[in-house]
Amino acid sequence: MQRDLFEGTDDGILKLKDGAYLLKAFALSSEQEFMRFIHSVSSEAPFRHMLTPGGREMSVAMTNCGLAGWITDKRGYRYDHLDPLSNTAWPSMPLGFSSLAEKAAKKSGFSSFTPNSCLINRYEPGAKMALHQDKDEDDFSQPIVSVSLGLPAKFLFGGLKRSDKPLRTQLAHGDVVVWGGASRLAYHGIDKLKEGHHELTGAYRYNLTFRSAKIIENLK
Ligand code: MD6
Ligand code: FE
Repeated sequence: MQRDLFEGTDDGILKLKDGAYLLKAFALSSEQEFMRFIHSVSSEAPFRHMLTPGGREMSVAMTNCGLAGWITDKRGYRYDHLDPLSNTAWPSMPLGFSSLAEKAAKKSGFSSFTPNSCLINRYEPGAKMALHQDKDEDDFSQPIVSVSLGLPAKFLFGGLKRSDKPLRTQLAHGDVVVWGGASRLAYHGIDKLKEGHHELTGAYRYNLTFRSAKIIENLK
């Protein structure tokens, strides 16, 4: 069941494309909790620049929390319930955050979102994310909920083919993007981050993506 929304509705939801919604400032009132949480996760599972399967270091630094964490190295892209740096479980996901993600999903018409994984991205000026699809999850009927904090970034949101011309929109501190349905496998990326200073995050942009990774049956 998905809501039919018009671009620019005044309840703070903007429809980007079918299945993809931008909830302006939806996470703003939880900014302090998010920052405390990012610092506590990264003190256990530090931000690191992972290697792509092709052997290139990503410009975005990453860590995870929840039952499963998204990782990449020369063996490929995948989810794992262990942090390869420590060989221990990822820090757990606080209930408050999964419930914020569930509320954002519900507001966008996805009523049964149950995230068990959260990838945390840290961008410094110059870092970018090339166009990609999020397709390492098992269940594409579940959306992804993405929370942006700190410096603003230009979000590229394309179609189901890499060559589809992307729509460009700014993601600001506190903005939440929910996407699923017809857009679940859309190509997307982040333009090179511009220099700046944010009172809460300093010289960084953070992005948290809540996912349902369903790796429970793969536990070693
Ligand atoms: C970012 N976001 O905003 C990168 N993926 O830094 C993503 O790659 C992303 O925002 C899937 C769904 C929402 C997203
Ligand atoms: Fe993505």
